[in-house]
Amino acid sequence: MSVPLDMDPQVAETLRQGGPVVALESTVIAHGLPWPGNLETAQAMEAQVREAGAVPATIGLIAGQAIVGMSADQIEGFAREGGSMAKLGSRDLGPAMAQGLDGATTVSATARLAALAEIRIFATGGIGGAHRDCDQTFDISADLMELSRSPVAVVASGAKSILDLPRTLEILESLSVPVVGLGCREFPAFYAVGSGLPLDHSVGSAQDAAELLRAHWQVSSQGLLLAQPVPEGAALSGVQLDGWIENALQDAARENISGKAVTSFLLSRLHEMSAGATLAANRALLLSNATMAGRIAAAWAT
Ligand code: PSU
Ligand code: MN
Repeated sequence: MSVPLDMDPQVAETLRQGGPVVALESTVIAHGLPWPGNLETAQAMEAQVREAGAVPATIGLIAGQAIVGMSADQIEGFAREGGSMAKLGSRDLGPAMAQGLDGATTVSATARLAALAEIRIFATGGIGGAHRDCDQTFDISADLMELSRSPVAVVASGAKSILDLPRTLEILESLSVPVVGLGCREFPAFYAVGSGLPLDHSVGSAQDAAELLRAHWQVSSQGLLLAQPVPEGAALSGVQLDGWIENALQDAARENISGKAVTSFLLSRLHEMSAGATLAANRALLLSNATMAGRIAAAWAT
């Protein structure tokens, strides 16, 4: 079975030569960040990947085609359309392709398409995980299950602070997905540097991360989470965040927000309540994760 991927020529040629490519998701552009900063951040992430010596491949679905390496115009289209775009998890790919739809790909869908394209390194902000009320709602992101299936290393600042981080780590353990600190020994908490939750494994450099990936894929065909904290200068304090998150969760409950809409609702409430502080932290961690993924991809390719 051949997979119908619409691959950018530079991405295809780099992959053919065994060169470094970094996958980037499109849901963070359409749903995670507001216009026009979302466009600027998407462009800056691609620039960071290039500066680190790798080729960026932003992934999304256009007219039912899985695009691996979206053009500048395509990225701008997703950024402008924003929250009105479909948000596609990996289970949505087949149905959306069959119906010729457009859609922004989440971590789960992006990891699946990256794996099909044989891209091994993927950068984003924070993966989805177990929501704080998941014992009631069963709302656990498909990102976690997909990492247990697709052999892709996701460089992220842990899982988003709005989630239940201890439960998220427990589920990743059950799914046999390694969580490796990049220059840290605690699970990062997205906008905040640390969560107090210890990690079993940590590496100090992109080179060491690439060697760890090589060893992992000798014994496993699953994905990994490579967790890098938000840069110190842009980090927020956990105490300050807790109050905002509590308020945002109450707003979501009052407005009966559920399912796919929860994550982007909470992120945008936090951006409002913090007067842009969470947005600045989000941008900073996205860029530093793009840089680190570019370095790891470069080390992996050589
Ligand atoms: N990282 C960010 N902002 C985001 C996301 C990740 O910094 O908006 C997106 C990713 O696409 C992730 C999704 O897969 O949020 C998780 O959504 P859910 O909780 O509905 O599975
Ligand atoms: Mn969900």
